Amino acid sequence: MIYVISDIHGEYELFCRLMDKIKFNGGDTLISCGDTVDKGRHSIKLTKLLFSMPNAICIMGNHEYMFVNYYMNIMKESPSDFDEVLSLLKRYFPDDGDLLDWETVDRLEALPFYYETEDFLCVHASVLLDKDKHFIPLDDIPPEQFVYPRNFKDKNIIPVNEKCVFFGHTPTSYLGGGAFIVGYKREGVKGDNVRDYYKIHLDLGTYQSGVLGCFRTDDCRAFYVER
Ligand SMILES: [Mn+2]
Repeated sequence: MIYVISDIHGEYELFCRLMDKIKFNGGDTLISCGDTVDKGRHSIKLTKLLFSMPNAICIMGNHEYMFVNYYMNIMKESPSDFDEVLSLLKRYFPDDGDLLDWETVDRLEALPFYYETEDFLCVHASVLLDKDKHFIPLDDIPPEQFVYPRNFKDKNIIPVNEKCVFFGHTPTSYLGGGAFIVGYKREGVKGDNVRDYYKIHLDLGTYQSGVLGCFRTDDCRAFYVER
């Protein structure tokens, strides 16, 4: 089974409970659409857990991107003293930055900005569309455009490609409902196939709402745990 999740934001315990609930195992795949760090208290513990899972795929969110930019700026100034650099990086995460190591820093820096299969595309915030609402070639999109724009959540932004787009970044509650995953279905379809959806909005604002959820692409079911 394939599960997609986004914006876990340091909520390590909720994440573990969700994995227990779906009985996540070695035959499954988890795709995390970014923003595992900041807000919650266990940014690095959570990130290291995800990085240790051979069947988890992580992509870049704006919070990882901001950290990587902070790291790049430090490296411009004092690249020779690596112990000093690491201690500065640890301080970036006030709650559990002491768990940060170079392996994790290197993995964060190398996170991809998107992940795609034949059926769907995962990004953190947005994918740029041309005037016909098709994706512009992914490799032509500047990195910032994958992690920052908030307009992709608007219901009138509908990509017309065959692939479904998974994204997070802005809590779904901003749309006026509660903390649940919002799928935008194509017309005249049942909604039990991931290609039945234009896009699926995953950010549940977990840090504030206390709700974490993931979406199973095999049968289009959502699963939730609550604090
Ligand atoms: Mn974000």
